[in-house]
Parts: sequence; structure tokens; C-alpha cells
Amino acid sequence: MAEQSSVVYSTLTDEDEKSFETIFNKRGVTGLYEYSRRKLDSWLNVSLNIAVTGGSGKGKSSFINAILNLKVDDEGAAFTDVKETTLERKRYEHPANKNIVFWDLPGVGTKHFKQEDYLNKVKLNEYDFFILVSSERFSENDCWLAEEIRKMDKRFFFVRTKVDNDINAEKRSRKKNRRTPETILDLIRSDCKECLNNLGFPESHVFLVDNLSPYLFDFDRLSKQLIEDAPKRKRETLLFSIKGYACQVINEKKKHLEKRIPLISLGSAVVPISAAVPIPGLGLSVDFAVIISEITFYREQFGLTDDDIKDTAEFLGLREEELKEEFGIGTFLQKCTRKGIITLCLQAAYSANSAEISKYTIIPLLLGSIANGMISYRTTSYCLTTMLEDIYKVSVKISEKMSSDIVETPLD
Ligand SMILES: Nc1nc2c(ncn2[C@@H]2O[C@H](COP(=O)(O)OP(=O)(O)OP(=O)(O)O)[C@@H](O)[C@H]2O)c(=O)[nH]1
Ligand SMILES: [Mg+2]
Repeated sequence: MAEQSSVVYSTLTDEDEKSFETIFNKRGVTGLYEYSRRKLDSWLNVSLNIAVTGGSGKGKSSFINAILNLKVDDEGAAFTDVKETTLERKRYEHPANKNIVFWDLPGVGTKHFKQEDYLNKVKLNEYDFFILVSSERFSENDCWLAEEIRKMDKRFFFVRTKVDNDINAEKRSRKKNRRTPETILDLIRSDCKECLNNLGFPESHVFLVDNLSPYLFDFDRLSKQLIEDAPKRKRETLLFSIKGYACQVINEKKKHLEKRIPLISLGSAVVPISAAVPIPGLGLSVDFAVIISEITFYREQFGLTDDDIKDTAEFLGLREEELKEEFGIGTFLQKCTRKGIITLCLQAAYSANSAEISKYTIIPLLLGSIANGMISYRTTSYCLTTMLEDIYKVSVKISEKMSSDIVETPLD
């Protein structure tokens, strides 16, 4: 379930506030503007190399497609097949951030990739961390890979794919007392844990997935854990690069997007006069480009771009118009237009919440010296806070519908 949401007026830490003050005192408004831009884009400059390894045919390439939200026929998707397919390591840059690279590695233990030359051929020592993919039984190759990763003092997540097959096989079996999907999943999970435990990895994370339905099972938990376990500096990079269809990830995204609002609003308040657009009837100027660009970022983050909406409608068996109506996407998209943003700016002028925004941070004080700066800051903050709250609610509703639809639809 989604967390109860509440509007957050400022997410700046004391440290942030101090930096703002110091920079403002040293380099004035221009310095503040440059600093806020640098902070906002910093997630794009951190690189992360994640290797997806395991035995042949276990679903490594399919996992990459699932985590990058690529359908197998999409341009740039990894090739997958029922025969040995990946014969050289291949990099998959995240579409939203080319510095996050998932490496699709060939399967270990085939005649092309024997254990003895696998490490050199796939350059196993070059990655930040590993996804160890396995299906069916825990194999000797799995043990070997886990050991090799440990020798390099690196970490892995254990991903057990194809659990849909296990559930379906039980359903189709002629047993008198067929076990429930939950029982099968518990069994697989405890078996994987026991095998890893016996190998000396008691703390390993185990995730059960169906690469063909990433809304189901542990994909949600896996995305969240990947983000949590990433080195601190790389956490936001990963979060903003993973598509947000899972509730836990959506919540996390919202928290981090909230942190950007003061920075964006600051940028909007100190933007050169030429870029600011006057709001009719308010005697105030706001940088529309900044607001629209951030809202576009929200839509990418929460999977609500035009293409995403098309895919989601298809997935849920709805017409696009029906989807937009049922989940309030239409109303949200109207707010994203120029007219919608002007309406929000007007609301901001009379809203108590808008006044609240400036109570919690030093920024308005710093901006006091700039004509319009403080009002522009408040207005932009109000617009973005409202839009973020709206898109978050839409996105949670869709995510809950998607997962419940899949759970209701039996896997066979
Ligand atoms: N049912 C089901 N099939 C899957 C899943 N993951 C992968 N497959 C299928 O398993 C087969 C092998 O998947 P790949 O992703 O090509 O496996 P791979 O590990 O990359 O294989 P190599 O590159 O040859 O080592 C394909 O037919 C996939 O469609 C899954 O979670 N569930
Ligand atoms: Mg492959």
C-alpha cells in the first residue's frame, strides 16, 4: 500500500540552508542560481555499472528489459531467446541516464563460456555490483559466481526468475492437493535462502520475479533495495533512472522530487528577467520553462509520458480516454498546460499553503533583495508542490490497479 501522503513545504536540510547562505554572501544571486542548477543535475553525473550474470538461459537479458521497462520488441531491448543468445557482454544505458549501465553478460557454464575463462571474458572485476540471476534449481554455477563476487569484495542480489512457470506447473499438475502460489513462492524463497546460507551468505537478498510481468512478485522490493543499497552518492541516480510503477519506488521518488522543489523555485526566482513570463492580473513574473521542464520530469519519473499512458491503457485493456478519465490523468494534464499553470499561479497568490512554503527555509530571506524574487519563489514552489502531489496520487492509483489486475488474472 502507498504511504499516506502529506504536502511537504520544505525538504532542505540545515546543511543545505547554510550552503545557500554562504554562497549567497560570497557570490550573490548568480552564484545561488548556478549552485541550484548544479545540485539539480548532479544525479546525472554519477556512474553506476551493474552486471547481470548467471547461468545460460536463466533470464538475464529478460531481466534487463524488465528493469529498464523495455518490451522485447522495443528498439534497444536486449535479445532474449530459448537458445543460448548473449555471446558477448553488452551495455544497456538507462534511457534517462546514460551513466547508469546494466551489463548483460553471457551465461556461465556453456561451451563458449566455461568457468575458467568467464571472469576474463566478461571482465567481472569492472562492475560496481551484481545481479545474480538463477531459475529452477540453485546450481553449481550460482555457487561459483557467488564465491567469485565475494573474492572481489563486492555484493550481489540474488534474483530467482521464472516463478510464474513454477506456479503454473503446480496449477496444471494432476496432484490431489495442489499448493497455493503463496506456498510455492515461500518454498522457492526459503530454498534459495538456505542454499545461500550454506554458502556463507546469510544476509543475501533474494528476489523472486517474473521478468515478463514486472509488476508482480518482488520486482517492487528489488527496485527499492537496489536504491537503498547503492552507495549514498549513487542512490538518487538510481532512483531517478528506474521507472516508477511500483508503490514503494513511487513513494521514494516523491520524497526525492520534493527535495528538488526549493532548488527549482530558487532557480525560477533568480532567473534572468528575459526568461520570466508575466502572470496576467498578478503583477508577477514566473519562469514557465522551469516549471514545465520539472513537470515533464515528474511525468517521466512516474511513468505518465504520452507513450507510457498508451502502454498502460493497453495493459489494462482500456481506451486511452477511459484511462485518463478513470485515474484523473486528464485533469492532471490540463494543469500541465500554460493555462493550467497560470491558474495555479493565481491560486498560489491567495493560498495559505503558499505563504507556509516560505516559513520553512532561508531562501525567501535571501531573495528579499530581488524584485519579485520571493513571490516568484513561493509561486513556483506552490505550483510544483501541488503538481507533484497530484501526479503522485494518480500514479499510486494506477500502480495499485495494475498490481491488483495481475493478481486477479491467474498466470496461466
Ligand atoms: N516464463 C518466464 N520466462 C522467462 C522469464 N525470464 C526469461 N524467460 C524466458 O527464458 C528464455 C531465456 O531468457 P533470456 O533472457 O534470453 O535468458 P539469458 O539468461 O539472457 O540467456 P543467455 O543470454 O543465452 O545466457 C526466453 O525464452 C525468455 O522469454 C520469466 O521470468 N518467466
Ligand atoms: Mg542473454
